[in-house]
Amino acid sequence: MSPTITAFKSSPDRGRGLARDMRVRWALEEVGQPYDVRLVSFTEMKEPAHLALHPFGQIPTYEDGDLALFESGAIVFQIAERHAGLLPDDANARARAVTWMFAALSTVEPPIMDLQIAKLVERDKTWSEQRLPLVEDRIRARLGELSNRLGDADWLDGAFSAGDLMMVSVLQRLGGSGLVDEYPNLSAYIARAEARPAYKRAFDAQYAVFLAASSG
Ligand code: GTB
Repeated sequence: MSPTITAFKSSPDRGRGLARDMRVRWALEEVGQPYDVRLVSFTEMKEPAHLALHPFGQIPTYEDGDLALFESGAIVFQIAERHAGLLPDDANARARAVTWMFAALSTVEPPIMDLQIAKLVERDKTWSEQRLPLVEDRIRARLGELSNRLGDADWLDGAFSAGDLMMVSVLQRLGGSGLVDEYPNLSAYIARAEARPAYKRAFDAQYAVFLAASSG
């Protein structure tokens, strides 16, 4: 039986692929695992049936047989562990790829989330104008370090891995800010990842949900 994931019935990103089901879809496409999607509304996400799967009432979730998971990082890791294609066979290379997954989620994503909050939630605060450049500079520091490490390589550590998938999906949240454009090798890194057939299939699948929701 195919695993089932959850995604927004009506995503606030209007099909731009920024919600976190996208990284799970992408991982499933990379490993060639078919999957089902259960779409949930904001109301349904806070109801007992969904809260039993996700204690924080969010998407994505992942159900496969008697296993139910939440947290996109844990889900992508599970997919990468269970299927070939997203983690190297060599034990040390595998550990490094997992390290990049953690780096994406716990070192690079937090300042990016800060920027989203600063722009979406704190805009009307008197101190917002002073805070915004500080938040942007913290992101620049991380991007500079990441850019230095990537150099002119295609991927972070050898072949494309779950570490790259997670890092790219985190960096994509800066789209439109102009920050990534300051680091041409990072822009090229994202473009390279987005050109992968698995990425395109995942993107099209979530975009089809947006199209169906807007026509219905
Ligand atoms: N740490 C969790 C994970 O990685 O799985 C975070 C999950 C999460 O934030 N889920 C969001 C959610 O369910 C959707 S992805 N939010 C509803 C709620 O909390 O009530 C975050 C997201 C939302 C919208 C956009 N957007 O519009 O661009 C992008 C990303």
